[in-house]
Amino acid sequence: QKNCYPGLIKGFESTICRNTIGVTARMRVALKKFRYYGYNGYLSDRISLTRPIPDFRPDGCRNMSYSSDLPQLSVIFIFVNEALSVLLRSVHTAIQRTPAHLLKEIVLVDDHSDMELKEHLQSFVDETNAQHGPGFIKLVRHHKQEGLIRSRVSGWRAASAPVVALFDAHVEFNTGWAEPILQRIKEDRTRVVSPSFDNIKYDTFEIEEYPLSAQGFDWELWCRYLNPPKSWWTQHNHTAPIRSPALIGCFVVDRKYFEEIGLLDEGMEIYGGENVELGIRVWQCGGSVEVLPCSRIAHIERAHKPYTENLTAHVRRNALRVAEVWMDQYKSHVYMAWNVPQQNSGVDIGDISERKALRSRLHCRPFSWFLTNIYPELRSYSDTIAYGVLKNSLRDDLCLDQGPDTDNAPIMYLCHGMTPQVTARNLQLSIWVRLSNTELAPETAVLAFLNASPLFFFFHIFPFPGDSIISSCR
Ligand SMILES: [Mn+2]
Repeated sequence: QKNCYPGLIKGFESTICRNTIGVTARMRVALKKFRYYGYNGYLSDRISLTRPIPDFRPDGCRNMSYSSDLPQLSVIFIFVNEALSVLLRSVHTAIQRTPAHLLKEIVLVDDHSDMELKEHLQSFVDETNAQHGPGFIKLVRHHKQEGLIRSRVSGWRAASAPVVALFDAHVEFNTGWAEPILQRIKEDRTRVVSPSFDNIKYDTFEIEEYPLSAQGFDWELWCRYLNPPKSWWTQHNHTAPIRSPALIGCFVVDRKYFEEIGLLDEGMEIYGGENVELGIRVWQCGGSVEVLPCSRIAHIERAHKPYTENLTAHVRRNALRVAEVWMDQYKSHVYMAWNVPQQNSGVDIGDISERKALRSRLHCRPFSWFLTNIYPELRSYSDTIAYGVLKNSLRDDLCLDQGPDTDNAPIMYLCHGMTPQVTARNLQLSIWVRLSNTELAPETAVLAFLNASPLFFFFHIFPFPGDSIISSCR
């Protein structure tokens, strides 16, 4: 047919035809894919699987030299309902941009996807293995959805190289990403290493350069990109590893060391918190976590995530597990950030006895050590005496609220008890409330009335660790 041209995904959708359906019909298909995947799957199907992407490595990275006997890698991708072209782009760029002698195998973990991926993926695996040798790509399928956390562990179980790289399946590897990481792990196997991430825009698939950053978290345990620590800036060397409190979730680790320190917390459900738990655990139990500027990977930050309707409930549950196992007296901060009471929280966090046993078996340091030495940017609120919503006593359907995004004036608003209304009160009678624009107002004093007496309240940024935050991630 004259309106058809060969598709970019070899073997499937082998031709794409123009104008066989109208513009509105194509838009409908595109919109459907966007709703389903959280990114522009329609566009992805039309972009080369090995398109070149800009090399954002800082000066100095290109002429670094590495040991001739770096350890081999298993690259593990986990996914559920990922667009085939996006998944294949992850795999193809991994093959193309990892030196062949360092890439032992690729492990694909399908966490019970429901469509497209079934036969198409199998034929891709068969075809690739015919070319690269049997077992080069291993496909692990879950018979029910286990969530991102147990999927990563499944992938680890199937892997056999001395080093494993655990990634989402919506990434594009950049040139030279593997060598700096393998070098750091070869020098010290207790290093857990993350590449630096750039963004693939979910709508246009353009690559957006991200500033060099460490990977941290807030008190809800959502990950946050952080400005690198002062000690890094004073070296004046942009190729140097950046000490990182935690991980956004994609990382590279010595396969056996990962087991020794306890893999991931398989008692967590679906999504969230495991990346923070791993960072805290590695640091408190004698290892280290770092981000390498010379290793870069572009990653799609999806508009929404395909796992489940109520992602937040899982993130909260997983966060409370981390708090209970690792954070000692600081666990109150996590409860406070999620606005749940510390006693009888009403959240079933499952059995944590194994994780507590792991902590004592590994003789890990207290969380206070971690805060002081590794994550001083995370503010703590040790004199908090109460938290929750602050109601107006004259109209108890009105609560203190962070107000509109455009300014830093807290307002009274109909009570809904969600994040923007969580406040805390400390011994000095300050009221802490989240402010919308954290750049403008570190502290704002306002006049309020308590039982008809005038009183100054101090509004503070809560509970995010101030200036060092760049943005949320993954
Ligand atoms: Mn992701």
